Amino acid sequence: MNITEKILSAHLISGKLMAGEEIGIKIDQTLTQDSTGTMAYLEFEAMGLKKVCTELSVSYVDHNMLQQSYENADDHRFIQTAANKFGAIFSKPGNGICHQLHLERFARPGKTLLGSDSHTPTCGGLGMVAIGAGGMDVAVAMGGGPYYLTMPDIINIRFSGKLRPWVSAKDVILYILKLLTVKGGVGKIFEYSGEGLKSLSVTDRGTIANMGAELGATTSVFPSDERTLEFLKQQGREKDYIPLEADKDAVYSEIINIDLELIEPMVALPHSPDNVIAVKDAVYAGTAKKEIKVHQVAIGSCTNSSYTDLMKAARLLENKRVHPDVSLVISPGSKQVLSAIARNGALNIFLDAGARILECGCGPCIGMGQAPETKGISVRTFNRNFEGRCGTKSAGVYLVSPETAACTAIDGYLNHHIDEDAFMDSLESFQVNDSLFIYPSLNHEGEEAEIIKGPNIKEFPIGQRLDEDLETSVVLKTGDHITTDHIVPSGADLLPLRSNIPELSKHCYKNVDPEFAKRAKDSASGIIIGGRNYGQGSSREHAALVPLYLGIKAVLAISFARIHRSNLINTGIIPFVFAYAEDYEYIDVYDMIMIENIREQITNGDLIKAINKTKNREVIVKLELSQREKAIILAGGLLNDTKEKRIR
Ligand code: MIC
Ligand code: SF4
Repeated sequence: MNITEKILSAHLISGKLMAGEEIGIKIDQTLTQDSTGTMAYLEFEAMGLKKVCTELSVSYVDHNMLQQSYENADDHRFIQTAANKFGAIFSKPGNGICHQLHLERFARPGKTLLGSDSHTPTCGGLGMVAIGAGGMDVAVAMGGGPYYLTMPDIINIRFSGKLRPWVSAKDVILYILKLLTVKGGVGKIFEYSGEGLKSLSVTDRGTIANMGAELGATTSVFPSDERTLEFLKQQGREKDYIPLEADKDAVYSEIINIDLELIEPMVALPHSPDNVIAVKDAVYAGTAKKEIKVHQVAIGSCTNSSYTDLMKAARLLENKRVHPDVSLVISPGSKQVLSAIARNGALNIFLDAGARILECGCGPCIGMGQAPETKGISVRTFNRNFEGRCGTKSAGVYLVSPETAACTAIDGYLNHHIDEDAFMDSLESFQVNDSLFIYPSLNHEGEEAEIIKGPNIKEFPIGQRLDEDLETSVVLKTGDHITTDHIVPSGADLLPLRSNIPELSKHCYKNVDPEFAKRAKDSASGIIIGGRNYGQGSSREHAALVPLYLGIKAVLAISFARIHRSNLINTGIIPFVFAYAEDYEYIDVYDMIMIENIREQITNGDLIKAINKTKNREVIVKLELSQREKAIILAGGLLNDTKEKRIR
């Protein structure tokens, strides 16, 4: 068996480990963060669940920490009191980014982790099967229920060679994104192996696993080896170590060989993480310099905010000044990382160079401040550069390694650094201080503990049982690669509304079609037409709950991204797929779509006949759903389905 099969078979509850089959797996650990966590806990409560039944569940606050008004603080208090009541560990604001913290303090080789954030696979860097999902799936897992997924193909990426000095894990994953694109990982798990792994630390592996999400992959898995043990020792957790490797005769669907020696510094140009070229090609055309003038550099995010990442940047910034036209902002991934660089003097290197130090959290990555200037160029060590995500629609975001970011901050132009001096800075051990983790007071208050719901915590919409026929009008037609940031944007103005769906709904699709929210609300029932990879990006189930609130009954797309498709099903919105992609051309906004006997058609088959009444044309649509998912759709969402099953 390969590593993924070993872990999955030890956790298998239903189904067979055959690509394309639906499997149910036991989840050992869960994580939630604040911007998806409020919903996850409201759903946990609404499902009538009483106690967390996993080995470990952690509730982080890392996304929305601005507290410019009461909303965020209301959310934080709700999350803390809910975690306390239900039995989850609460990580206070300021402690750090969920993925960095989870890797440091809780990840364990051989275990499964489900998180309400798309970058949960980061912990795959430590030999876990770690998957991102919507809040409702995580709520079910917290309650001890299985997590269902379609068994992916397992692809083996084999590393040979060794990275050259000043080339890093970020360059490797950008290289893979160039190779495979943002849909190259859909329906796949990437399992890494090979001699080259020896030169990659756990946090390097975390960087690669983290951006597997940008490939659209279900997750990425690394072996657990001596580098894993080294990391766990640094964290005072060697007792959590078990070795884990693929059997010699393990079988994979595909093998991709990559020689690390050949990788050079890479950059993802605006506005997609797979728009990748070598930094030298971005900077030079032949020998002529193209000079990309940069206004902002940001180092941090769950991709690149580890101790080593920051130390690489510190090495380059030592005795240097940030270019006068550049604002350099640094957000350490965790309190542990921040205190380590405070203790060894690197923090002073940053301050002396002229960097701005932000709180340990997601910060600019999700548009919580540091929006670049109009038409600004921002060079970031982050994982997503979708248009407008940084808060400035006209800005261009470039994704790079910490090394390239630091060189760019000094030069004022996109640039990288290559010399033969290898960078080595590893800590024997971190000073562990878990003071910002609050353990639930299970023994005393537990059951009676009060959950505090301030005025920002509103009811969330629940779907309705599907009618016999569906008559609905097209309220939006999109192109390919629509992200959840398009559907429900984030940022400082909108993250405070994550627990307030009615308010949030006013902003749905606002950067794509400002009239959409009104049009959808005015129409009794709506359908959205999408292109390829519809709903890529984040795990936010708001991208389904908000359309549900606006009366959306179905999305008909050429293909869907995994997490969003599940979120649609869980809310009761039908994810139809065009049986013939060319039919996409013949549907327009305001067309009336009629599907007669939809319940019967769904129950009896996977091909459904729809009529475009406006165009007087038949459209055949597919429903690629398991029996379990069909039942959820017929019931009008997972919540109704769970209740129906309980009654029966
Ligand atoms: C993101 O990077 O887009 C987020 C914000 O972390 C999301 C979660 C969210 O929308 O709250 C994600 O990646 O799942
Ligand atoms: Fe936070 Fe950005 Fe990572 Fe999402 S991608 S979890 S916003 S740091």
